Amino acid sequence: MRSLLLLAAVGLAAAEDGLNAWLRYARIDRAGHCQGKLPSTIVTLNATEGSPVYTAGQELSKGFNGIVGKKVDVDSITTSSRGHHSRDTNATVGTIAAYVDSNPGAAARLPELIDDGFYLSVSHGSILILGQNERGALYGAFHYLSRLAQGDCSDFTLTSNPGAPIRWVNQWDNMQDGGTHGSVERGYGGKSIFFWDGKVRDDLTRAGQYARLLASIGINAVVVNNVNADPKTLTPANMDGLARIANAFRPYGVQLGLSLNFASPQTLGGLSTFDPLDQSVITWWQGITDALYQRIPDMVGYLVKANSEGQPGPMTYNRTLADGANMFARTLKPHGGIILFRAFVYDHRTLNQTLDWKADRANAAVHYFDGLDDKFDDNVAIQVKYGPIDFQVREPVSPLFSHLRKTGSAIELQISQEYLGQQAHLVYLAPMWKEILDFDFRVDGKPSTTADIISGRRFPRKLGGFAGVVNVGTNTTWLGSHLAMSNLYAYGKLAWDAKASPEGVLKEWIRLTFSDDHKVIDVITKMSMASWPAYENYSGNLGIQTLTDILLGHYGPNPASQDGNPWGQWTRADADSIGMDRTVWNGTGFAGQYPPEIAAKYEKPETTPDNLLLWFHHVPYTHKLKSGKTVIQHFYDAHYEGSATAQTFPQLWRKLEGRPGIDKERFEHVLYRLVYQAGHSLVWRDSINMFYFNKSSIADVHGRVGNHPYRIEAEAMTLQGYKPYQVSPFEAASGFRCIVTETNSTQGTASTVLDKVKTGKYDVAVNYYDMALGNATWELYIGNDRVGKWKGDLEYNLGRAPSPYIDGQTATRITFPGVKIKKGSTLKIVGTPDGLEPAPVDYISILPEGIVD
Ligand code: GCW
Repeated sequence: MRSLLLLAAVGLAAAEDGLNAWLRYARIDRAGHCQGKLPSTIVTLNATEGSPVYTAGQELSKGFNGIVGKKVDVDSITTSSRGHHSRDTNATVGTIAAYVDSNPGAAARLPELIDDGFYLSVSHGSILILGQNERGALYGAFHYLSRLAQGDCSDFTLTSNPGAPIRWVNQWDNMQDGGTHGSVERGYGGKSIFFWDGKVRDDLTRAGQYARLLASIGINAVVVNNVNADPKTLTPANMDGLARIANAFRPYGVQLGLSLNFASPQTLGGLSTFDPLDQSVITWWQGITDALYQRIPDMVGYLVKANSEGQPGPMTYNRTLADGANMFARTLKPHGGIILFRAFVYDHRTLNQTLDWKADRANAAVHYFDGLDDKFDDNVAIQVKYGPIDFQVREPVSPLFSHLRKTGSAIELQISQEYLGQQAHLVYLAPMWKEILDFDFRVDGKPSTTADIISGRRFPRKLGGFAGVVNVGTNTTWLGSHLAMSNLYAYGKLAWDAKASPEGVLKEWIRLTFSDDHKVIDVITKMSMASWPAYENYSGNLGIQTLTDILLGHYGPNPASQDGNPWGQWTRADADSIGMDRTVWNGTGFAGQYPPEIAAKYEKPETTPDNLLLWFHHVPYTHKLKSGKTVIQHFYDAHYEGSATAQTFPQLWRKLEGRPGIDKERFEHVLYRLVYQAGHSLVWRDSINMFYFNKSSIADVHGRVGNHPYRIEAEAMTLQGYKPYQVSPFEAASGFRCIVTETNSTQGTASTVLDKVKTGKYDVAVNYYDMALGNATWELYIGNDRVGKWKGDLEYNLGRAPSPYIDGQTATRITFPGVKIKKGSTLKIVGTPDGLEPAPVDYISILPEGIVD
């Protein structure tokens, strides 16, 4: 029996696979205390099975049972049975209208709610949860449960209204696996939960579970397919499938939205044109829209990416973007639908860096939307990425927000960390989003924050809000990493209330996801709050952009990839100077796209914040920052600082082993990633520093860059079956070279005598490359003792974009702590290639305690 119980306990712990994310309803310490404060019945008002109010009742019952261990039944009543239940002994949940219907006298006591808003009143064991609509009632129930799950069962009253009506997420899911981006474009959490093999999946359990998570943070719609849309999404069979997804969402009040491919009338419909002003095209789209609404009467509407990155659009026919957007808007209007039209419009083929100093991709959005502000129908909102380029680690806020005064706008944020570590690096993004939302454009010299513009408070507009690119997948952790889920949680919370504090929201998430153990809260808060500054420090600083490889996976360092191509993410770094001159007086003129006060600030280096200096100005490496450092020295120092912070993450996390809520599975899962991140941050540090040292020939005043006293370069060891290999880009290898096995099928050995190492204990780090071409094996020996053996299997364990190259994406480090070494012993690496992975090794570091090199 004992062992059975033990097994059950183990089984419980093993269930922490992330699927329930922050909705675990785990038993709280104060369960006993709270039990007496819970009602004995849950009453749902006018709930039909599958409606959000019905779901609210089920969630409350499930939550009470899980969180405090009290079984409470749900009693569904119709308000015609007036007065049947008095609220005093119940948890009552329903719409405000239904409640007033059965309690007419209550109307005067209840607050004003807007769409999706809720009112909560908890007093002496009775709970009243009212939504302005059904969805609002469900939000109220989730809010109440969140407090309870954090151990708070005290009385309170709360009225909560959303800050903006549009609180959507976008999934960049493809209909097919394969292609350039697989199942989910820029998704690092597995395959699409919606589509498979060109069709909607038969089993949509995960779609329902996703909607549950989203509803609990106030998200009201999901655009289910990639903005690079496949016209075949609109075949009758697929429309039937989409209706099934909408059915899975509906109990949670989540509406379905769809991305459209502008050329569909031609490619799918067989028309000779897709000109948005052509009557046959308009009729075709009306037919599609009607067919969709027939199947999905509550469809939220469309999302359209047009004339961008090779996608078709209205400009193909010399029509304006407004002509394109309005065509869809008019087909949606009779059904109450809306369209989000993306501002991410630019041509990645014609920008010429060499010939045109004034060419600038950042100018595109304002340029293309110029003169259109009063041309959009009232069910159109413009979806604008937060920065003018593309989800970089630091960008100025897109000036387009200040140009759209009559047209609603929604800010596009990215939860999927495309340029920000792809969930293999911990980067908590809410502090960055907060800075963006709080940015003041000073339109007409008046306070005009991004948050106030998109919410419709600054310019009176009906539509506006948030769109977050999430890209969850079939992985049970959703995003491929437990800790990355704080970003999704915070996104929902900020979309509901842009004034929410990133740290406060984070702590809530930690309590719900792990536990309210103070150490757990302290450690995860500390790491998370340090993570964006650290990532910025060890990737791209001073507004130069993230410096990932932009031609491949957008993941590892490759600064050279930014320049010399028409993608327009240029740095214009040469031997003497660096940065984009975006001034009006001498540059691309981008600074002039902001309202005058802000434009004036960005026009001059002296008044531009240091962290955006290279975004707006082309300056010598020796230019002095406000901090007194030169640009180049700042680069060096920041990279050392950022990667040093990342080294602390695994140490901090290890302190949580065995703490409440830290089960073995999640402990190991998180540790694996943090150790990896610590190693990869060094790859970043050294690559970026070497690259700019090489360009500028200016030495690091502290003598660190290019000087690694604890390293043994693999190419300098005695090689048998291994040969030196010139790495490209050069900066992705210490000393520019690594070693690879001579053939794909024979082992290689690299050895060296440690005659300069004093006898003692060391951390031994091996930097190697784990390509997605096979599972090579490495073994490390000191003398005859095997210190470790590992496989090149990162591509199976991390969801980040796989790379087949020996480069900054695949460079990684493994560390063996506390290895005893005798002076004069032999260190040996044995590499066994597998497939096309030739067991590459870059260097070995023998590190005395406290040193990281
Ligand atoms: O940054 C780019 C991404 C593309 C994406 C595009 C967009 C869906 O690399 O993968 O395409 O942005 O936002 O449309």
